[in-house]
Amino acid sequence: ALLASPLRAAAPSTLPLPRRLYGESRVNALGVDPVVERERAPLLARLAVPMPAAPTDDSAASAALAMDALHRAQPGWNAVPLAERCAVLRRAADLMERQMTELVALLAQEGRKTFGDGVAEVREAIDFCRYYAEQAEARLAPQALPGPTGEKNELCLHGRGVFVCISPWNFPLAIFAGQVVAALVAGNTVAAKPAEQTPRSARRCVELLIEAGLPADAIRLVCGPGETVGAALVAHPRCAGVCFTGSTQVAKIIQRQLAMGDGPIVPLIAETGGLNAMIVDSSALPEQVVDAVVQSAFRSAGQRCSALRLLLVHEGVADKVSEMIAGAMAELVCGDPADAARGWSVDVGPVIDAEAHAGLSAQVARLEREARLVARTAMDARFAATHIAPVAFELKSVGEMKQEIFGPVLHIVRWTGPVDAVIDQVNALGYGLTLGIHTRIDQRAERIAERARVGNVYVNRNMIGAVVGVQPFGGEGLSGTGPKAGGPHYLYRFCGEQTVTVNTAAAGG
Ligand code: TXE
Repeated sequence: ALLASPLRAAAPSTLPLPRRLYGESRVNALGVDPVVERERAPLLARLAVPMPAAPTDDSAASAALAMDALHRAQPGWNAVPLAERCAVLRRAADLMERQMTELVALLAQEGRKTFGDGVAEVREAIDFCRYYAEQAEARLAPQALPGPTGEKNELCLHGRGVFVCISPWNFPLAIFAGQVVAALVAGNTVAAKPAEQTPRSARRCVELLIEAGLPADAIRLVCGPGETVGAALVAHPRCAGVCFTGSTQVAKIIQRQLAMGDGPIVPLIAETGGLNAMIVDSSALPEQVVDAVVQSAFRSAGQRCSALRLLLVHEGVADKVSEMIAGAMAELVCGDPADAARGWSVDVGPVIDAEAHAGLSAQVARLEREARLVARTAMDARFAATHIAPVAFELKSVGEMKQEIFGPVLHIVRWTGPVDAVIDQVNALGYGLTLGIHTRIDQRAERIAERARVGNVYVNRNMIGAVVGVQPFGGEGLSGTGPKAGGPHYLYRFCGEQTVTVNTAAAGG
């Protein structure tokens, strides 16, 4: 149970955790999340109860009606004082904290998450609410600007209108909540379109926001297929901005659709996938590398956009590192996180659905033909139809990497010669989300970080950290537009700006 081990579950980050955001501290002295420990029995009890029915799908026509209603409601919500909008987010965070067990169970049932991943996700959703409330107070209030005598200048920020928020299934609560509360606190009303696989988690989030005091007409949950319902929201002339997290391919479809529509020119905030690399030089510590590789490539069954896909290991340490990775992969436990007896030691749960399983199986079969198998985690045959066993292949060159594989599949490529050439190969892939560096030479780490065109760089640790307010997350190139979620510049993209210049002398004041 390598990944499920409590000690390893706490990312070995040397960065301070933003404890003030959490109320109660995230981990105890041993690194065990107190919620996971305390809630074990209630969680298992909840899993025995079937999930509620999913919300019914909307049609393109009902999506359009929702946009019209949200457009009518927006001025009212925008006029609610900023302090009250922030208070709604804080109350929603408190409610999520109180409903932790229920939410983790729902994430396990609907999102197929291990409990450890579920708890981390609920905490991230809570952090988004508290962080954006804090940021909105600090950044969105009217700001006096300098000007000549006899003139008053003020910069005011306001909601743009109806924001369309489209989210993926792999963080059905945290990404959904992060998008939606950022748009809301800035004064927008929101059409929220969750992934087809995870509408219940989204519905629960909306219910909690309304319970926290959000006017029910400020948000609409719009469910259904992306190609019809999502597209109808984006194409609607009242769409004042789109916040999208998902695949690069769909981000480009949305970008084209926004460009072609009759509506106004609106912003697209896109966070998409990655072909994330880790560069290991000959000075790196193999034990540290292996721990980071296993965490980064196989946690959440590799279904994280930040996950490691491509390990670039220096020839001098390649054999040793590969051998140690194979050893660590042999210790991973594939299984059912909801198994009452053994669920707590499961490292790798099922992938999201049958379609994802079929796609990943085909990609693995191709690699079996074209690449050298380095290691594969042993898995009980009864999981063959639902799980993908963690697997590592060695490729001859980076050029053989074509597209993101959204599962527990690691590619290894050896390198020698100047490290600059390796970085250039990574940059040439065109994505730019996360990059890991393992070296004991500080200047080399700095050089790689400086030359690499990626959004998040992690040195001598794993690559799965995206701590709200500490490690703001997001990429560039094929990985997205920025600004970073959970960072200080995020809220501005949801705002319109207005300067008001008053001739104070003429006004007689
Ligand atoms: O994506 P899809 P998925 C990425 C990850 C992976 C993908 C997996 O790298 O590539 O997300 O999520 C809707 N018009 N990230 O399979 O298919 C669809 O209904 C409007 C990156 O869900 O792109 C769903 O709600 N909407 C990441 C959403 O788009 C459309 C974090 C995403 O679907 C549409 C998590 C259309 N034409 C995952 N077609 C990060 N960078 O932070 C589909 N949709």
